[in-house]
Amino acid sequence: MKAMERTLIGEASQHIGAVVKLRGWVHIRRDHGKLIFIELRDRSGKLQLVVLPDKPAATLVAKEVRSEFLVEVTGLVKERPVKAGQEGVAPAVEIEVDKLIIVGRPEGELPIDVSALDLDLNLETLLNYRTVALRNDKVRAIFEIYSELLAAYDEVMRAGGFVEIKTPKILEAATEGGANFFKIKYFDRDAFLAQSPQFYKQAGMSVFERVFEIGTVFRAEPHFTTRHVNEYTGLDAELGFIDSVEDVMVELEKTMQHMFRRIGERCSAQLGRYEAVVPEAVAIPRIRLSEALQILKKEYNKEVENEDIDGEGERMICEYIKKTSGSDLVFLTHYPAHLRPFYSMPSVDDPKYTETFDLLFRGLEIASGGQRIHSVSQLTASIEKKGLRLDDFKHYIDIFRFGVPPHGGWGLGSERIVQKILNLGSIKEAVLYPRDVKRLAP
Ligand code: AMO
Repeated sequence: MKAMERTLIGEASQHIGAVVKLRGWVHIRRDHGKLIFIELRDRSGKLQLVVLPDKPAATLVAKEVRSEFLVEVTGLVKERPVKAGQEGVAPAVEIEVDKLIIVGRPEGELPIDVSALDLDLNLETLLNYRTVALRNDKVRAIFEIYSELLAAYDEVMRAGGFVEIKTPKILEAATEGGANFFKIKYFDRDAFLAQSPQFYKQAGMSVFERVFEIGTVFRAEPHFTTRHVNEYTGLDAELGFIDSVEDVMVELEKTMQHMFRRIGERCSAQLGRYEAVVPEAVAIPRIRLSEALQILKKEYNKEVENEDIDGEGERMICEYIKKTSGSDLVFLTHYPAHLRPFYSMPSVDDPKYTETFDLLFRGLEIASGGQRIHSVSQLTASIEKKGLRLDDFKHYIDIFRFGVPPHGGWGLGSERIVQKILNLGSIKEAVLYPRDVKRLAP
């Protein structure tokens, strides 16, 4: 005889009156006199099992199970009286248990109350017990949203004619300048972990016109902050034949709106756990960085250094933009050349500035981008002006020798988007197994 197939909890309501087999985790057990109720959890949801006293074998097993035991259950699907106001919220069926088998069990006490509605753990404990903590609905919701974000990015990129590429992460030279790169031993020489896919996505663009990558980025950040990790996932894109950096911002704006829309449509339960809403699809304002700095001075009496905006300034500008335009996002444009990498296109009217932007979302920079230099002579001059060695960029410069269209692109920090959608205190909550100065495991 063929063994009965497993039914998922989410499908049980299609089998009222039939006997089904379910598998999952015991979320909670509640005893009411001789009756035992077990909330069972699988990947599709939760459901109540009822063990009646006239089933002595099942009752014996039920008395043994505790939270997070793995069980297999066979029983009758029964319609459940739904309380007023709970329609569509509580599952409409329960299982009258016939047979209960323990498939696996935790060793000793669980370090975390997995069933808590609001798991109030400090970040260290949350991350030390990461895999168990993820069994909690609210913690897991972050990564259900994250999964939707990745799918939405893939979807909108493909719809826009972008080809997906994967670029190397072990490099001969550091890409983004600065000091936040990891140097590694590569056989008998040194190598660097990619700080971005910058050079290779430009190379890909020179072939496919439009490319995107969802890939790992390494940054040696020596500080503990709420927005930096040492390994994150970048959502990158590069597009050719642009007229100006505005074309890049238009494409990024479309991309953000698509991602927010899809998450809003498909993740209402997960968003609800955080009382979060995705931004409305309003046009994203663009303001020059210099103008933003004036606003900071005038509205917040805040002085800046080095013509740059810091984290506090970013929060203030977002607050100001929200107040004046209703937008949760803002593009800051025309960063001074000394703040941007050598590959940034200088502004024609004033080469002190560049055709670049940052995108801020609810107080945090989530993307950088811009138009790139595409002529060899301008590129070599820019590399030298930054005091870098031409030799280190030979292969990069070669990309441009055979003709490359005007182009630009962006790098988005995927985890920061989720952090801001859910208003999480730290980016590390939005990284499955984050890496910081101290943390290399789990
Ligand atoms: P940038 O260095 O600004 O630009 O990085 C792009 C975006 O990546 C995210 N990010 C981080 N997220 C988590 N932890 C970090 N340590 C971290 N560092 C950066 C941010 C940031 O906006 N090549 C350019 C992009 C481009 O022009 O296409 C680049 O890497 O959200």
